[in-house]
Amino acid sequence: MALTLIGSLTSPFVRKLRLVCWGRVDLNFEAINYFQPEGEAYLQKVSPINKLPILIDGDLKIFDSRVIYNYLAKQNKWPELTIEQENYLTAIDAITDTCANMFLYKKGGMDLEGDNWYLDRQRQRLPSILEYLKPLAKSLSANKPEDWNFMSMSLFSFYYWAEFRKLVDLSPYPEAKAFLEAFKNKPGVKETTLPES
Ligand SMILES: N[C@@H](CCC(=O)N[C@@H](CS)C(=O)NCC(=O)O)C(=O)O
Repeated sequence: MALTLIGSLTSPFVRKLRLVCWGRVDLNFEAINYFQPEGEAYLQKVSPINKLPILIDGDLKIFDSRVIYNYLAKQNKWPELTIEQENYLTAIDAITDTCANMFLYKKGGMDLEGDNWYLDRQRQRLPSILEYLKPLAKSLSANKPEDWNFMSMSLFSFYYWAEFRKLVDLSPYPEAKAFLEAFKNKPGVKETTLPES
């Protein structure tokens, strides 16, 4: 029976799973929009965590992108990620979380420019993680098939979405821009690109 992935067309946490499944896992993708009342009500009903993505395999529901990846990797006998790759994934997930929270705070009407210790901590995290990711972005080659993996898919999904939502300015990070350009023709990238509206 095909697996179902509940997600949205814009979430980077969802896109990286769609990319890793592209052409190799039979996935039924259900897109919802929780910015709309019906999507919001549906997400609340389907998950106690109220976040996307959710993977459904028969009676089983899995609620977090990394746990979903680990489940799929085990099922499909994908090579284990190294500790170095896991660390990069943690950094990518952390910066994505921070940006997603800032985006939602702003959408909810909060002032993100104000003097606030919590927001300072969020803001400090962005340049330090972007710096940390520099050597990774530089080292990945689109000509090496093994370099297109869950970690690089996560990096691609984050950079692309962060620019799309204007959450980070990547112009001081030429290696990030070069990475996006080099990997833009990988399988599934065009098909999972973010809708304009
Ligand atoms: N740790 C979670 C984070 C998922 C997440 O934050 N998803 C966002 C979409 S990008 C979401 O559903 N946010 C809804 C909310 O925070 O209310 C994962 O890796 O799946």
